[in-house]
Amino acid sequence: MGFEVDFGRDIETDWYNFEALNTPPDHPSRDMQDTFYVDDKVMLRTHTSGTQIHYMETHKPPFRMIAPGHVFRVDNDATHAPMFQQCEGLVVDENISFADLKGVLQVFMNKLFGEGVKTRFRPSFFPFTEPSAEMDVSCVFCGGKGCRRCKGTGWMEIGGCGSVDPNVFKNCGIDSEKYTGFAFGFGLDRIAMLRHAIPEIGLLTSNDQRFLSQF
Ligand code: 2U9
Repeated sequence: MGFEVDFGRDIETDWYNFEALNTPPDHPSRDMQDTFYVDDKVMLRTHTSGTQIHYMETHKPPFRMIAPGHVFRVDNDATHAPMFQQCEGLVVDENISFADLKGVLQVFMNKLFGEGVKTRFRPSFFPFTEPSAEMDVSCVFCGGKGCRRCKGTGWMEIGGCGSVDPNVFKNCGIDSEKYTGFAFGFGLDRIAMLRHAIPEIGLLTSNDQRFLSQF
């Protein structure tokens, strides 16, 4: 589909991880409890989104890019690890609409989970997209009938997305009157856990041969 891959960097400054992404200094996601800080202005990235800011500084639209990589958050339980992996995407061109976003993600989910999979979008909020949505796929175990894995709903939450907030374009020197775009993000560990029914995220990095030899 014409996406270029950019891995970015694991260590970011306040500008690339938060400020340029329309996340002001008093936003809750900046809390010391969520972010591993190196010093006041330098941190381990909490999402791969800073990669897209660097990319827009060095590339002119139109473009399509994805940003996979490790991210870091102060969090540790059965479904959250202090290091996990995301894959985010960004498409910028003239006349890009929410319909383009839905079409691209539907094709993506068909490749990942099979031709029969359905998608649905629920209103949500992210500082860097407006409007924003969470995307569900029809349960990959029961096909949408409702089972234990989807808690009877027939749907599984798989990622977030939205139209790029004009403030983010302004921060990167892109003309928000001329260009529009969409962005999306997925947790890769979460997708692996869904696909392979892995009960604990820690198993993915445990180096246990009994686990690893199954793949
Ligand atoms: C720019 C503009 C917009 C990236 C996006 C999400 C929605 C999202 C989560 C999914 C699961 C992270 O791993 S997770 O917890 N991500 O919901 N990410 S829109 O939007 C961007 C990024 C960069 C410049």
